[in-house]
Amino acid sequence: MKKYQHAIIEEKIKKMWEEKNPFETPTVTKKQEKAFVIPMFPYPSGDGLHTGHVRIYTGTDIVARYLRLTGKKVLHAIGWDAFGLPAEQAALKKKINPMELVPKNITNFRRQIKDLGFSYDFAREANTTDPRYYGFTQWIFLQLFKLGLAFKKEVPVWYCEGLGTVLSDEEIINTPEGPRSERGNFPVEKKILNQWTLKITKYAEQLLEGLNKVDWPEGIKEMQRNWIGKSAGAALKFTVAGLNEDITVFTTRPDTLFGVSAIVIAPEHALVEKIITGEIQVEETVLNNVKEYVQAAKSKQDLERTDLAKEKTGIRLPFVALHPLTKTEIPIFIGDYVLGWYGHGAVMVVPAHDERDFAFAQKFNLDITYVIKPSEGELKEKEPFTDEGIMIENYVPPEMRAPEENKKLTSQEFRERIIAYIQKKGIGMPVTNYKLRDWVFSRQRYWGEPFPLIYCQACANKGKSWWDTQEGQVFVAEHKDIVFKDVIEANKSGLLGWFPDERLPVELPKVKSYEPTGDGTSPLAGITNWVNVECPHCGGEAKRETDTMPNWAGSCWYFLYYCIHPSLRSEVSFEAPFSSKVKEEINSWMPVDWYLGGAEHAVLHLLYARFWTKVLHDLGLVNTDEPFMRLKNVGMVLGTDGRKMSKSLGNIINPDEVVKEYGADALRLYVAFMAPFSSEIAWNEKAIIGCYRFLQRVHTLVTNNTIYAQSEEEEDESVRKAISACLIKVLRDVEQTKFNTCVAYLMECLNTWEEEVKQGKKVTKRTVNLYLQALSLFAPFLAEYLWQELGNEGYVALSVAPKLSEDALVFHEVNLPIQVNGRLRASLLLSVSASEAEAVAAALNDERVRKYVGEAKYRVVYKAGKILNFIVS
Ligand code: ANZ
Ligand code: ZN
Repeated sequence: MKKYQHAIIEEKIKKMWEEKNPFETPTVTKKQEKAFVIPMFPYPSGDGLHTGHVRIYTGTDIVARYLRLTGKKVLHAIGWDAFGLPAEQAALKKKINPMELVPKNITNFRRQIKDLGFSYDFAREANTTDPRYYGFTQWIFLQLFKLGLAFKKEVPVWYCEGLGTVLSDEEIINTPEGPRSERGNFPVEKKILNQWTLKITKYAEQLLEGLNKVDWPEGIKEMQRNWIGKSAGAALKFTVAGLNEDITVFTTRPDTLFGVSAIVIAPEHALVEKIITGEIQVEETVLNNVKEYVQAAKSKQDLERTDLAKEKTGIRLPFVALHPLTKTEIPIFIGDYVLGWYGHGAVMVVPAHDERDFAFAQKFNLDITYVIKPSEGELKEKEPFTDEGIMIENYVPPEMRAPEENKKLTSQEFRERIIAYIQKKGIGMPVTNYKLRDWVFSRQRYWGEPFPLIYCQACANKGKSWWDTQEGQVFVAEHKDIVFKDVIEANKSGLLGWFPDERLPVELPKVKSYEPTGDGTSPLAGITNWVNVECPHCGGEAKRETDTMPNWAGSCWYFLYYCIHPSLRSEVSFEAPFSSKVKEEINSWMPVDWYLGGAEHAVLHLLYARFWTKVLHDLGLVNTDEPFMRLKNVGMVLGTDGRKMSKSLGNIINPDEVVKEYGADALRLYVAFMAPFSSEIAWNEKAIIGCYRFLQRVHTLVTNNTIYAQSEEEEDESVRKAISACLIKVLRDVEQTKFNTCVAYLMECLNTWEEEVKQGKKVTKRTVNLYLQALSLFAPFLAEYLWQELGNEGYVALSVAPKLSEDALVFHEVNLPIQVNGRLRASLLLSVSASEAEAVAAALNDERVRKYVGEAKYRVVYKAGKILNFIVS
């Protein structure tokens, strides 16, 4: 019997895997044979892997190994999401160029990942900062540009002085000190800047529909649905008395039209702009109030503005609107709870039926007119009734109801009728709105993918855009069904003079200073020999775009890169990188079957990647329009104190140290065992020791030569059944990501097996192999080592589990606990159908029980298959 020396075993097996490369991706011929399993790839920070990574990668590796065990051909790869602000911030802090820092970090990550024994095909790594990789990213961006899905536009954006860049809404957090950057916690403010924007809103409906075909946690789907925020309603026109102006509002409740008591327009509304510029004249004091109010609204975040709990603010304007049907005069306000970008940037205020309107009406003393009542019970005064209900008679014009409907016309029915009615009258129409906004895609930073775009002022002056060129016309003709001509038209001015640079990759130049310039331009703007180029169209002097892409770009398609065979990658021509060979490989693996990662990516990354995949699908480059078929979220790993691990709390666990002390197997087993995959866990050193001891016991047992049967006949049936059942249950539960119960089965099975060995029962090596197969998902080093010790050929990691008869799950024998006066004294393997007499006889045959029962009188409590208790008086 040898001692369990985890360090020696793991080193040996790691070397062997390294040399023999068993995890090289096999070729697939039939779709049903393949399984594509990946974790969300990491940003390779200087701190190395954290325990959260370990948990996700352990989960993905368990699944990948499980799928191999069931005979699937598996693509399991890893990569580095290495562009973006975090890397640049770290580089700035350390005063090392990110081009040098990032490869160092990657080397460290790779080393740690190898130490942990994750079964990746390392030849398929994707590094978003490698020009051979981002050449693709740029090429895909160019397709978006050519389709009309990317354009430069003046947009109000969050600008962060501290980071020297624009940030997207999603990168901003609300703090008591006002809006701040999520990264670095710097103050941010709204600025109007010229930015590349991706028209993700054109895919809103498809992004919504696609959610129905994927197997994702319901909560994540719901978050995406809310983010996309589809709502059906109507646009209604109110005229402003005395001015030649209309205000159109978007409402989901046109059935409340007769309860309107004001109009509120957003600070960003065109009418407000006209007041500020003097086109619409108002008194000096009003003008000043308006200016001040608009200025204050700018620094607020949408969430804060629309917060139900916040006191409503607003400014009354010196004109009135006319109700489109009753022609009554209605006051008009500017109010920041109305958002400029949503719907038409204006609302009709119905205090009786809307919470925010109610609060607004109270503040400004507006009429509250109930037009709907509950279908059961009474209206409650002093609160809005926001549900559907029954129309109150007076507010249904006679021509819109049948006489017998007087008392029961529902708000839903009335809504349909009034929409038809106002449409006929030409004062409104049904519309569907989405909350989803276009994706601001420019960053004024160094460390990102350069845009492969060139701007020529001369061409712009002549009114030329790329679509006027011959290539542009050919492209549009070839893609006529999917080119967004309307978007190109609407953004024409922002697209004039811009031409694709097809000489990909457009490499990020090396620079001395990569610090933000602070003047709103990227550090690339200072590198004149990079910036100044020839216009691809007229040959005149032109300039490159100097903004870079946001860090979300590279993660939008990396799973496709994994599919491309490494030998093919170096041959790719960036004129048409999706060659038929590349497409074939991508389509043999896509979609991703299992995608594991943190729930913090519920919206952004997952939405953006879905968007790009849909565009590539429409271009005929990828066969699937949903990238990730099954998504599983990992729970957080907390410190031993139950708090989030963080440097400032000093409760960070370094995986390297745990591996050194207990081995990768013990660490992996622990993270799998501690809790269901998606629940939080607090770190617990004792539990790792428990896992370590378990591995020790496995090692001791399996390397004990005396436990083996020389033939099938000599094998004990109950041991064989226990082990078979263990493997069956492990395979069954892994499929449900119930990794913790799997480990429990392995432990239970070991207990039983050890008991039986004590009784001299033997087992064949063939049966022990089944146990090693189950173990290999969780403790792959030890399992691989023992597999070889037992003289098996090949790798346990590439072995296929035999089809086992489910009979093994029906236990004929159990370990029956034997108690004496309620204290456990022994456990004996007995048939579940043993009679009381048989059980008592067997128990008294055992020295450990006899000792306590002695010659005294006793009675027994016996539950077959469960317990035998001697009560000795
Ligand atoms: C009148 C009304 C009466 C409304 C009522 C609701 C209840 P969702 O479902 O989120 O689309 N709204 C419209 N445009 C807005 C904007 N730019 N900023 C803030 N609020 C806006 O919400 C649609 C409802 O939100 C609209 O329906 C409108 O208020 C408001 F009993 O119109 B409603
Ligand atoms: Zn030109």
